[in-house]
Amino acid sequence: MSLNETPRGERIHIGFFGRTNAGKSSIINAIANQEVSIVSDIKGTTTDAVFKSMEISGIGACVLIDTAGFDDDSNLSEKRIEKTENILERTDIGVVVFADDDISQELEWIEKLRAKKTPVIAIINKIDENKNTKLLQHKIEKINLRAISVSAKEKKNIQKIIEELRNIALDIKESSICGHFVKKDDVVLLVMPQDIQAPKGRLILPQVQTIRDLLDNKCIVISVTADNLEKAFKILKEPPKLIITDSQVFAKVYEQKPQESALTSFSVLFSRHKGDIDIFVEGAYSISNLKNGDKVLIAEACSHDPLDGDIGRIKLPALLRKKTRADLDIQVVSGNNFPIDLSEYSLIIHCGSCMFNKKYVMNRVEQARNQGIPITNYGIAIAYMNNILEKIKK
Ligand SMILES: Nc1nc2c(ncn2[C@@H]2O[C@H](COP(=O)(O)OP(=O)(O)OP(=O)(O)O)[C@@H](O)[C@H]2O)c(=O)[nH]1
Ligand SMILES: [Mg+2]
Repeated sequence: MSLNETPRGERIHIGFFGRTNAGKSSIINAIANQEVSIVSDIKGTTTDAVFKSMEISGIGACVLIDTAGFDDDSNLSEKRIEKTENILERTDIGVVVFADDDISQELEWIEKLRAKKTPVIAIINKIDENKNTKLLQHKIEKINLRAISVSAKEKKNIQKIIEELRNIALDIKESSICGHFVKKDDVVLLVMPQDIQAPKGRLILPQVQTIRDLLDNKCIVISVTADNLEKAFKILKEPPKLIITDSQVFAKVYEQKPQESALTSFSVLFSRHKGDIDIFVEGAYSISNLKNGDKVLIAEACSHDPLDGDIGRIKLPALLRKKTRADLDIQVVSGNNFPIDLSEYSLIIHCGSCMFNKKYVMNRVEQARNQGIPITNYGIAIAYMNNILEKIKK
């Protein structure tokens, strides 16, 4: 990711679904006005999902996701369809491309999107050669969708797709990370961990995003490492309105902070921004029910982030075992490897998900809730185990 780009986790994810050869890649190329995906008349040209980050006027920062056709019948079809299913989990707006009279599979996928409350746009492609557009349109109307008829080849009506995406994007509310806690001119103190673990010259993404959000909210932002906390309080004329700390030094900051200053953590802010904080708090309380032999699933968004890896694989398990005094069976998964069946687990602890979009996290939360499994996240679980969950501004 370039430093000038909006992180992918903050972009609207637009997933394109349809049969092989429907013209998904051609439509994406027409929208992006460049060759994002390879187009060919061989069915199954797109194998792995292709992510194209771009800015569309009126939509803002988004990611167009090209997927493998859902009727892929190659040897690898199962794996590919699984991947397409995974894209469905992350999709904020689903675009379903129709190009065949038999629309049974398309309807199935629309159902899947609707079950996740994902808005759907129907597109009939290849109107330059398809004689049955009217009939197709009629069939699609029956499921309360109005199809946009286009020709990716002749670049006809592509603008209509963009307009429709824009209309829907307006309804997907952009949430501020700190907006509900702060107002203009508030002094906000950020406490970074003493041993800044990010690569040299960098800060980690949640910290960068929080600073940007506070500046957007016209706050006065001061950053310190935990060892300079006392000094910062001394030089400030008034106690800061809000202190946002790294969870790992939460207890220390709580002890030292002026009473008037509200205290929260980066991970608590992101629990709200990227998930459902009430569910996560409820999930954290279930830590007290864990007993010998219980299975706990720790899920990380990044597959090879040494920072989260350290928390997820070492610190969190140690803290859990210490707190519960139970012999727990703790398993760690990363990236897209989130099990479908969660029934064997007594608790799921998810990372802060700065690399995932909210929709993806919420689909996992929903999945856990549907199976009756408590779910929480790193920040909230750590706060609970350090006995500070009650003291945090949520
Ligand atoms: N006539 C016509 N042909 C089109 C149109 N859009 C795409 N095609 C052709 O249809 C074929 C398949 O297009 P792709 O964009 O590769 O289709 P896809 O849905 O991405 O296919 P897979 O990657 O195999 O799933 C190519 O030969 C395209 O040139 C269109 O609007 N009209
Ligand atoms: Mg393709």
